[in-house]
Amino acid sequence: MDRLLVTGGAGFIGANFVHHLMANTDVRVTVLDKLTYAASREALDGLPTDRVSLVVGDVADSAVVDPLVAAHDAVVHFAAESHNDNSLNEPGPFITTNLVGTFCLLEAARRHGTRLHHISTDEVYGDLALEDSTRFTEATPYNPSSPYSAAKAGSDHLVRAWVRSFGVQATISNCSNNYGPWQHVEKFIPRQITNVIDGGRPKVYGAGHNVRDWIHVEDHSSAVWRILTEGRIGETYLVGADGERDNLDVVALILAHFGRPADDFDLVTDRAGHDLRYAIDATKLRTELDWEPRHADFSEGLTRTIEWYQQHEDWWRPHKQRTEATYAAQGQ
Ligand code: NAD
Ligand code: TDX
Repeated sequence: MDRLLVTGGAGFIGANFVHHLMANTDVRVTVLDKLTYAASREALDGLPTDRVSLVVGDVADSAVVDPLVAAHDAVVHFAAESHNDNSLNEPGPFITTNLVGTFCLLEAARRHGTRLHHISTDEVYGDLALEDSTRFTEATPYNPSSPYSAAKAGSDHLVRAWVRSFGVQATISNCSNNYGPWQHVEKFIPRQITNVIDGGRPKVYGAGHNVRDWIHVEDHSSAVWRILTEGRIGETYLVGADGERDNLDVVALILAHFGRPADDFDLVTDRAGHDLRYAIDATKLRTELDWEPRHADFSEGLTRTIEWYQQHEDWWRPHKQRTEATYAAQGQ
């Protein structure tokens, strides 16, 4: 595998994946990205120009997608509308990008026989009870709650159908909540870090008891590379690092880092349909492909992430005001 097409490679996880490839492999990468509000060209600055190039375009445009897929050995498909709150306000782009975009890539992969790895989320399985030890596995039935997770679930089903009906050489991974550098300030952890840097208070939805299973984005990248190179075609692998925390715990860690009182946050209007708990059982990935996360200590990873946001204010500052204005209009 020499030439990789990475869709959504200017977004949070895609850009971290491209950095991972530059540091750990010899592959050359073409990023296909529409450069939406969520993208940052800067995240690709400084990477070797003889190994990374950017094509600005839409994954839902087959005239763009087809020749690119034909010219590469494999595709890793990150591009998506990714934020649940946005999907509640304006679902349309989630249907176009997440469903039609995946369809265009699958059709191109079918025409050209190109290997494809589809990036998905644990949210396709719906949510788990809070007082429960059950975790998602590859056998958990799909039960998505939001327009975002429903569109991602649909995209997974398209991939499975194109594997079974047309023999497309594809794999799928469903990962838990990522954190780390280059995540947009609309998302929970960067929003609270930057609120506190600005002297404001974290904003916690509902009562704050919802649980997310956090994984460092670098561990997601290593898992994706392992599945792309060693995974069995047609298979789904769940990716997680045993990082369950409720939202109040995460906010407490952020406040403690800045020496602020533990109760220095606001409880705000809950998200409609807010999933209670996500938890991943990654046994298949760990045993079959011998994968292990490297960032096992969440508090340590969070501290490094807080430091990164302190050092990269120039990057997030231009997005902060508009993001907070949108939340304020919703009582959040
Ligand atoms: P992100 O919103 O930070 O980045 C998405 C990228 O896709 C952006 O660069 C954007 O410009 C690009 N994009 C959007 N629409 C496009 C289009 N039509 N054509 C081309 N490019 C387009 O998202 P992220 O958090 O990096 O998520 C990446 C992928 O990982 C998504 O598929 C998401 O569902 C999945 N995922 C995310 C998480 C998480 O915690 N963030 C967890 C599991 C899975
Ligand atoms: O200000 C906030 N306050 C708050 O309490 C925000 C933005 C979020 N939350 C809560 C909602 C969730 O319980 O924090 C938790 C995490 O929220 P998000 O960062 O919006 O993530 P989530 O909805 O869990 O989805 C994320 O993980 C799965 C990604 O955005 C998805 O792309 C991925 O599929």
